[in-house]
Amino acid sequence: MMNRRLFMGGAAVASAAVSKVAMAALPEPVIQTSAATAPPLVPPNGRPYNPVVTPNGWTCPWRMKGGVKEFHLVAEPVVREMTPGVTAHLWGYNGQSPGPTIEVVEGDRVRIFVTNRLPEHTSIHWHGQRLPNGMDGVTGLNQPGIPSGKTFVYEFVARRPGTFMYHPHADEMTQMAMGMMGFWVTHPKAKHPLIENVDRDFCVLLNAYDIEPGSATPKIMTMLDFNLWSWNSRIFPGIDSFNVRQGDRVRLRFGNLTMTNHPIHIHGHEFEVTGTDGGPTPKGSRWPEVTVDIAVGQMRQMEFIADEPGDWAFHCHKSHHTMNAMGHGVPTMIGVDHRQVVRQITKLIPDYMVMGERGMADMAEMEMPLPDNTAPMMTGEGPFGSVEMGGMFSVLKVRPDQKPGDYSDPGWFKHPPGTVAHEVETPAMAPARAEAASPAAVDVRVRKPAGGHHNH
Ligand SMILES: [Cu+2]
Repeated sequence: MMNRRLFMGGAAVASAAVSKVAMAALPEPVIQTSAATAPPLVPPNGRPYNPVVTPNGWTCPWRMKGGVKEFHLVAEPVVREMTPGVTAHLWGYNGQSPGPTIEVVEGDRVRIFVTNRLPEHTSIHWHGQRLPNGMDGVTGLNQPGIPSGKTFVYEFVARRPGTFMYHPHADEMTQMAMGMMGFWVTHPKAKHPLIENVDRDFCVLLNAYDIEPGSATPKIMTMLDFNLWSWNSRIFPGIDSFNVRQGDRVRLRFGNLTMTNHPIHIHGHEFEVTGTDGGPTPKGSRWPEVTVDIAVGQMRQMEFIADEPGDWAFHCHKSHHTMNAMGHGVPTMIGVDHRQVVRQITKLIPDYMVMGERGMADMAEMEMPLPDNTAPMMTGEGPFGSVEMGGMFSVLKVRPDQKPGDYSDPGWFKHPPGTVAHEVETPAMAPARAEAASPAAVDVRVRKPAGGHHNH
């Protein structure tokens, strides 16, 4: 549940650019410790807009003070449930990683108090925003770091509509590897020629962690070999499904703060990229696609009409990014017949077992003991068995009867009779052979067209 935690401790407002108004009492920080998807935050004041939803996340409430939207972020250690049974000790904002989504309207004057409860200094960079240079948040360049226990204030006008992120620009490698990041959405103040009204609007931050099986704290020195690939610091099956009504115009906003790119792929529909980190894209630059690569530091807005009912897979297309903690050192065993060697080894080690002779799919259902606080490598129960996925994977659920504004899970799709792939009766099939590729057969195929050539 969301709660208001009394703000304790000496909060010294210490930025040089603070106005008299900002020196007044700070807004109480709102804390959210649940990893459930919070319903969209309908704006209680200020200008109206159709609010976004952050799957397994939430949107930061604000207070209006003298026509300024005031937010209070608290940088602090948090405990994040990444999927049921797996918790990570991260750093984040207001009880969570990622921090709450900040949602404002083009032209809003925004004041953000940032209190540092971390053991080292921090800062926040407002990724993609037009703002005064001294508000850009780069420690050492634009401001001193916010020391532990202190509060700084940032203030600027949200000048252009679009999709943005926030993250520290102080000991970045550590602080981002620990989960410090959040989403920012600026809605257009009036109907914009390049921004459609949508029925569903989702925000996903791509992040990645290296947490050794059985432990809970990320290894911050990891550069490439992460083992938990997450959306909003959640891994499948812990990522909520994206539930929409058939015919809805859906907008997906993705931001990438990992160390590699992620080709995001949606089944059953084509989308267009309607916006980038630079703003809405010109209509002439849009083309239909089913996968879009999102590079490090980029944001992309994808839009489509959800007109195909069903449960559609929706995931990063790097196959290692749809798996959970695993040993990448496992050798490939496909096609290796271990029966003889296993018989001999089990004489010495009775529980010995071989992995991957016929592929790795068995791993999804294997009742193998895992260290505490570790997700199975490939998992997730679907209506037909294990989904054999992990990491950056979710399901787009399109239903004719999902009510407007209702983001709750409708359960599994009920397929109309005769629309599911199924086994057919066949005469016993001979195993695949290389007959057609024998030298004689190849000779015949090569000679035939040669005789029929018209030229020469
Ligand atoms: Cu990926």
